[in-house]
Amino acid sequence: MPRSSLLRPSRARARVAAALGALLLAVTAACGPDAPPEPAAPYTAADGSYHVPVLMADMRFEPSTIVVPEGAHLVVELENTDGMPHDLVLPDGATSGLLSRGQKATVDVGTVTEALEGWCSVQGHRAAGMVLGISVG
Ligand SMILES: [Cu+2]
Repeated sequence: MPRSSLLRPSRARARVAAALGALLLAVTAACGPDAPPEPAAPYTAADGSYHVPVLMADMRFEPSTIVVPEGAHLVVELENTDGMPHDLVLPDGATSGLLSRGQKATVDVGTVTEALEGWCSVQGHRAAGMVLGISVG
């Protein structure tokens, strides 16, 4: 048997493996746990407060920056979609409390008149970049 025909089956197997690998990557990208989170759009509630849905995912807030209309009363609606607990703490001490995966909480930030920054108080998370910038625009 010529050497080339001995090599063919393994080449075919390699091609199938590569195709399966590409398919698996595509499926993982489409609906796996690494799919980018999509927070809902901000909205103005009946009482005039400005609500901004924010997801906790992959050790970050999404979106990581909120731009609030000047003088707006901001309410952050948090949902933790990450595999580990997170919270949101503001400079004035307001906090969501620790949220596990799937848990939600709202944090009433109050009237925003100047830029501020919230963060996750779990050890190391703030340093790792888990901060929420809030600015007036
Ligand atoms: Cu955290």
